[in-house]
Amino acid sequence: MLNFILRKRQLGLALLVSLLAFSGSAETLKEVAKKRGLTDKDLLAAAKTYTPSGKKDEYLVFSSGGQAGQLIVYGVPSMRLLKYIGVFTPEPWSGYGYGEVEGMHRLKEGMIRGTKITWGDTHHPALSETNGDYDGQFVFINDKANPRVAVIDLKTFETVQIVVNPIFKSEHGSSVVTPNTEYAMEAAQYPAPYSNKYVALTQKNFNEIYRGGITYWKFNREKGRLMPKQSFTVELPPYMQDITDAGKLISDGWSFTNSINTERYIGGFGNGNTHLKHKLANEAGMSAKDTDYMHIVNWRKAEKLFKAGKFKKINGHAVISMKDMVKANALFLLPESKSPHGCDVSPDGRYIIVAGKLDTHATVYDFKKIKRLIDKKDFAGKDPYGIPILDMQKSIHKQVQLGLGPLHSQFDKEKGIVYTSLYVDSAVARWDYLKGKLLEKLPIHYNIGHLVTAEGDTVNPDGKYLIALNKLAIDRFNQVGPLHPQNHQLIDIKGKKPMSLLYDMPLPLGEPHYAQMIKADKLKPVIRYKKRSFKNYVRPGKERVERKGNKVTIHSTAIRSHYSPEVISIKKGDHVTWHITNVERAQDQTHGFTVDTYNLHASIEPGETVTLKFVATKSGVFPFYCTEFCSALHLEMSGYLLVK
Ligand code: RUQ
Ligand code: CUA
Repeated sequence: MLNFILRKRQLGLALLVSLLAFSGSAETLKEVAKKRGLTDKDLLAAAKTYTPSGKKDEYLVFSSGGQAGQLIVYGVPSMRLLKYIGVFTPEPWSGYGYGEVEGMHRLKEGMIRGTKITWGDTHHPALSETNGDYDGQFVFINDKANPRVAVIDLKTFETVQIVVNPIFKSEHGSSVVTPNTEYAMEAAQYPAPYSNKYVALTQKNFNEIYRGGITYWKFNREKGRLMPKQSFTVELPPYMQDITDAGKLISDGWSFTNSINTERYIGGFGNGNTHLKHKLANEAGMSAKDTDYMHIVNWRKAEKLFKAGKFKKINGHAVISMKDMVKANALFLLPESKSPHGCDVSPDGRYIIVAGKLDTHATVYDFKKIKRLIDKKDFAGKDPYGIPILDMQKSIHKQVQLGLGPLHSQFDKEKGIVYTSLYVDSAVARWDYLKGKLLEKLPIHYNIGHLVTAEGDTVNPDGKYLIALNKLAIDRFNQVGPLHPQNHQLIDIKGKKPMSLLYDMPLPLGEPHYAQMIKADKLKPVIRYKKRSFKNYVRPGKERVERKGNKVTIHSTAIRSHYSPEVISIKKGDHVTWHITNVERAQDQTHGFTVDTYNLHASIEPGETVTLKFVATKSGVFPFYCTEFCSALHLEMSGYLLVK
């Protein structure tokens, strides 16, 4: 093994030899490996992932934070965690969600019908794209539980917007962007009435009033915001829409969305049924048929209908009816094997790979064949809502037996090569979707859900690395009670050699579903804020406290190692607005801020102005201080808020 490293690094040899010569007591690689029980394979994996101090990663992963409602950023191949970005959940370190922080506090925007929601079930991050390639500008992420989509600006790695879906009651196939980020897509999951009214759960109501759908959120790149008024929803039957992908290149302008429960099975919990009397549970009733449907939407045509005013407003939001979509030749169904899950469009946009959770096959659909059927109006039938159904056999390129529980697919640099997660098998399958041939399977630990390859969703995947996002960790880490960390397993997929497992990374923050991996050099984050971009920027020397009736506005600055002003006297009941500008220029010179016992916290990065608002409900003496260890005199960076 020593040989391997030396062969690889001629320079290393000289260094190692001199090290050994000069320190008789230094351990050798061989000794360490022996002591720790490491094999040659382990050492090779270590050499492929170990990232020496000061060296940076080639890729960054944006991972969903699962139920933590955050976004997790880490590097590849080191698997070093870099950041948790607060999205749907308060994030205390960055001050996200505490007080009202200028340009940052988004949780209020994400309120639904008066409820402030402080968590989210994040599933699928989607990096913004230009011509089908990640451009490193924005990332979107969805909340399945409380149907919402958030925008994170990658200049600052901060959440800049949360939009609430006005008509869905849950969602799942989201966020997915179209190749030039024209739209961020959000597909519903559990059908429900679009209105917020009570509608009894009967089969008739379910069929006629409960609905699915896909919302196309218009994105304005200059503003860096989704534009609710320019966004619309395509009405869909009460099938449970699921994973969605956008067409690209030859399929650009189209989107593909799986569904489950096209049986429209509503379970036995309504109308006097009890679970005891009830024989057929949801899981059986929802997978009674042999096939479900892929929804094929021509979103460019939907956009035309929207612009032509062909929509109904529901809860103030534009909804294009199925009828109008069918009339415009813009909506189709395509049978898929039972309970399909992943739905992934190939880099050239021609093939759509669908894996059926309850089937051992993955199905490769050919968009050219689909398009021909659509153009010739060669339909196999209609569903109860009048949507044309395409013939499955006539649309298929190949069906390949991969193993048990195939879910999601990600693409390789090499043409035709794809990786599919096998949930039940606990394995990754490498296969050729053009030739329809299984090439190799690698066991993982355990029960893989999504997987991600480097730039694996783009028109131009890099391959190289694959991460298995596993659902169970079981025995992989030290035991920490019955709730285990998640396990992200890094796999080397470079070249034509067998796949090899490199690293296990525990993630102790919610269950990530999907992640995307982008070349690190595409990201161009700012180092400091432009002070003047904040309207409440406080100029040094202009610090002051202003009072109008019971409204007190404090204009403060922060610099190593003091706040100005340092002593502030107000009265109980005052409404306080506190602007603080960090006037530092130096990289990473962040100051924190809290007023003790008022549940306030801010992180003020160089150049930033934050605004905290609160009512002084308690009288007394309240120290405030900087919560970041910013200098040797950090403890002295403090003051008093005196409330009379
Ligand atoms: S899907 S359960 Cu991404 Cu496999 Cu949400
Ligand atoms: Cu500023 Cu500590």
